[in-house]
Amino acid sequence: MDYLLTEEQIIIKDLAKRIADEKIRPQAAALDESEEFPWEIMKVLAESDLFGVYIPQEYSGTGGGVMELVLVTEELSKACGGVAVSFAASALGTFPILLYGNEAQKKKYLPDLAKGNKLAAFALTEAGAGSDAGAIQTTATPKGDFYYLNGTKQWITNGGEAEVYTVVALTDRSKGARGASAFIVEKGFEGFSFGKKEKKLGIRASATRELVFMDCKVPRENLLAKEGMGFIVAMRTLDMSRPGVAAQAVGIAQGALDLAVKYSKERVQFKQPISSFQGVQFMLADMATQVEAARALVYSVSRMIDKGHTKIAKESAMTKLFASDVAMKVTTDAVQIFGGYGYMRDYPIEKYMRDAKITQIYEGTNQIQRSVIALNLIKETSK
Ligand code: COS
Repeated sequence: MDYLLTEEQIIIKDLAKRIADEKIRPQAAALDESEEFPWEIMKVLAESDLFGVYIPQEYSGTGGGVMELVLVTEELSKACGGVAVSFAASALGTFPILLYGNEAQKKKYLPDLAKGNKLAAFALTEAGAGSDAGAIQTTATPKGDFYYLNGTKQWITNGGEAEVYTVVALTDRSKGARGASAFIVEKGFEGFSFGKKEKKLGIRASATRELVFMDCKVPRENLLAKEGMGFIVAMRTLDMSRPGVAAQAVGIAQGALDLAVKYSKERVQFKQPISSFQGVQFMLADMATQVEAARALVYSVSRMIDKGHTKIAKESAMTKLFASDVAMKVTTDAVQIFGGYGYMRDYPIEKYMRDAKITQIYEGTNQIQRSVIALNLIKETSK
């Protein structure tokens, strides 16, 4: 389909595709096996200026928006979901600074993130606060020139590898979610350490780790927006980033579909390629249609965001809900087309199915996305 990309967007997409094909795909299985963080690939992405595709030029980015970010994320995801999320999670950690940082904070942090000299991460989730993000327990107590953070964040993508963390903590426990505030915390701040690295079903090249704050000293100037705005910072960040998860899902689904089409033409049974059987053809047709529909939704919403629409919670949730469900369905069907071979680790296809699963879970489960969509729908229609 022709999505009427600009010349610059086509260049960015092609560059990401080339890196995915030449640098990521050949290593995807080994990274999945070793669960090693793909630093070498991160360096290539940094040298190619891809970390800054959504960051304004005045902060050393290349000046695009969410659309450019999803194009890159999709291409990388076609080759490896784990590498792609390591890239995309840096954008997730950067969005709070882009959206709510003051000029000094933007000048201090964005250029290194845009250049890929440093990675970012976003820290909201805790052991007891997943879907219920308002239930966080980590506290930030002001004293003198600092806030002192105490608590543990869980399942933080890029945890341990990132240098810059945007962290949501309570400055007023009595107010619950309305007492939350957001902070920029640097790796190396006193009292900030890392807990265990998780072993995962999929996206195994990515790092998922606990962040531990024990009287972590954060300068007052690292407060984002105002005290009490942390929950809004988090919600608006997720509104911006969910199309990125959806792009991961589209890329993973497309990657699996491409492999399934190729395999169906090579695999001979009953003296003919299995692609000649209508049962397989119908599966491929449905897979291709679903992927294209998901892509169209992701691009439309990304363009809406780049046009300056801010009330996008519903549309953003729709992208992640639809694309991740498509990714799970398409990758499962791709394994089915590969048959017994598809179940074996010698073939690349089962990894796509494992990588797809998390897109239905992180940055809000699809049950939460349905709640967000429904609540907004009801609110809109009762006006
Ligand atoms: N943009 C701006 N403001 C928003 C918002 C959004 N998208 N969503 C909620 N808010 C505001 C509300 O308007 C409300 O403001 P007031 O205090 O002024 O009334 C406040 O935030 C609290 O909203 P709400 O009452 O809806 O919060 P809930 O505790 O019911 O939680 C959900 C809402 C479930 C949507 C939220 O907890 C959520 O998104 N959970 C999933 C979190 C997630 O994605 N976790 C994954 C890990 S992060 S990678």
